[in-house]
Amino acid sequence: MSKKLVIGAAGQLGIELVLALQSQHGVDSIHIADIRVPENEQLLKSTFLHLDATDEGAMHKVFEEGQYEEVYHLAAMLSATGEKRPLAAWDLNMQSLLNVLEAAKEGWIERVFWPSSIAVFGPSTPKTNVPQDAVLDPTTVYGISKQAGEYWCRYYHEKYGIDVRSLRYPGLIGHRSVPGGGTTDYAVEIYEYAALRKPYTCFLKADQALPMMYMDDAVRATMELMAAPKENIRIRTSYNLHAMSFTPAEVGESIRQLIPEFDLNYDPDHRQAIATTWPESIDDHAASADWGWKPELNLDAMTKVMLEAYQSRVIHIAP
Ligand code: AKB
Repeated sequence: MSKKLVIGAAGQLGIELVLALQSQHGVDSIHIADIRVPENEQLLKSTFLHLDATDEGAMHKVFEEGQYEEVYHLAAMLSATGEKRPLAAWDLNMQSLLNVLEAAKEGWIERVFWPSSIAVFGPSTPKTNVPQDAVLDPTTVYGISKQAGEYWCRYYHEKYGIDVRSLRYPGLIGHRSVPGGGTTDYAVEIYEYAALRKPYTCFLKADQALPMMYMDDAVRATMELMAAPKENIRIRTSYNLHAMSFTPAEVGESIRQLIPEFDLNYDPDHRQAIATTWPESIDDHAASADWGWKPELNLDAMTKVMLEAYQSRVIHIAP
């Protein structure tokens, strides 16, 4: 059992995680699965499995044949899209997780990674430095599915000894892949527009602070969590994870240090109502204490990396 499978490999985090796993373990040790064929040619150097994560039979066939050491199950419908298709979001986010946990129970998977999110928090959660054991009070279907998923993970660990590990990701920002359907997506788009010297209209209000993280930190956190000794993993729901907290206005200022003429406007839409319920910052001491988590990039360092990356290539931006 030395193979690793990434489900949802064509998504924002999936692409980045597969690239990192390929470079650490080699393309032959990694299998990738998605309902869409990834466009990234490097990804396709690993075996690609065309897979609908809600199809229990197809999923179990893949796991039984693959006998995976690790499965990273990333397929999900995010917060904003989930509000447009609540039942489809619930079905995808829950059924697919249960398919993976059942396969682990059968003994076909040694270790599972499943992402949770700051979307598990809500209006009754403290706004700043949210403790690990804070009240979970999600208002979106995505958040409800992540909350339920966290408890399913702990249930399978406690009842069946499944080694399932999870992180509550903040908004993730990277330049090798684009996000799809989240409330924090503006923080990627803004850099694309700035690099093209185009004005950007943000769909959140200027002073909406949210927890965010540069993608390389998120990928490193995932790999460090999965590499940690089993006995160090005290939390089997999902670990709080933090790197930085900023508002759209603060990203604008950070960009203007490098592109003084950057033009940033605001036109909050339905995603603002979701963002309002989420906290601004997270206390991640448990992750530091249990498996040594430490973020590396702050806002200005990330701005420099993001702008350099986008400016060095031709970018396609949807109208
Ligand atoms: C979203 O905005 O839905 C995601 C998340 C914070 O989980 N990026």
